[in-house]
Amino acid sequence: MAKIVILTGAGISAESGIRTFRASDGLWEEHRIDDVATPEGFSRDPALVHEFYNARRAAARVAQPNAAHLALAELEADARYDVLIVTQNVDDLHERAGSQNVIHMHGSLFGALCHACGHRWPAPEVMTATDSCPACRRTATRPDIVWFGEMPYQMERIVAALEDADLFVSIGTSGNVYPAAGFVQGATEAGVETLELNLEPSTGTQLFDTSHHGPATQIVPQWVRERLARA
Ligand code: BV8
Repeated sequence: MAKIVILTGAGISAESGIRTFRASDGLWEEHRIDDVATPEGFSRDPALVHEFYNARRAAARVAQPNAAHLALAELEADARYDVLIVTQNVDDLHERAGSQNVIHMHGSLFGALCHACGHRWPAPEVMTATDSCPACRRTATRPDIVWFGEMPYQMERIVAALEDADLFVSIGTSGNVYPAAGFVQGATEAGVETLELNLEPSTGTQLFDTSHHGPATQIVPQWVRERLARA
């Protein structure tokens, strides 16, 4: 089986109507990272942060997986390929497209976390700063999201899979946020072939062996068809 590790970012969900971060109409145009995506911002104004993620949770609920998500699920289903998706996205469109092997390295909109006792449970539609933890009853609940300055999830498993892969593919990410932006270097140092599929050249585009540029719903199904057509 050919082992393929696929890193995805906001760009793969853009055509499903989920806003990216750095585009002209991106999330970071309206919100300061420090206010809504750091533990310090959360302790300063938890209601503002819950409002930010409640809105994104509602948007993700009504969004539908697109042809790029569906193509990756099709590739995973082919017995000749061992596919692992490592997503920076906090939406659930990969799973709703049928992908089984997905790591949310930056967490999920649909998880809640108690920062007092560490308990995790499915996030209610609307979270508030007065919600109490179903385990310890303390009002220390937060979205189960990895904020800036926090350690991404499952890094050991991700690095091991990267070093053991035959191919590393990066889809719909600008390559500005670490450690995800450093995966292409790690893969290259491990002798792994690297491919970028993105609307435009990313910050690290020169680090990839091959790059194809265009909308994910066009270039990802095309790439998967080519892979599946190989004998
Ligand atoms: C950490 C969850 C310690 C929240 C997110 C080294 C150097 C410099 C800085 C650092 C460094 N190491 C650490 C840092 C600090 C920081 C960082 O990287 N800062 C940056 C800003 C410089 N990193 C951290 O704090 C990380 N933690 O380092 O802990 C550590 C150290 C070592 C090893 C382990 C741990 C934690 C970072 C995680 C923060 N949380 N998300 C939320 O979602 O609200 S990051 C968030 O922003 C996303 O998850 C994603 O990771 C990032 C956004 O990037 P993209 O997804 O790429 O989106 P973007 O809008 O930028 O780009 C979209 C792309 O898609 C574009 O290229 C566009 O062309 C393309 N596109 C658009 N439409 C389409 C398309 N492509 C195809 N089709 C289309 N239709």
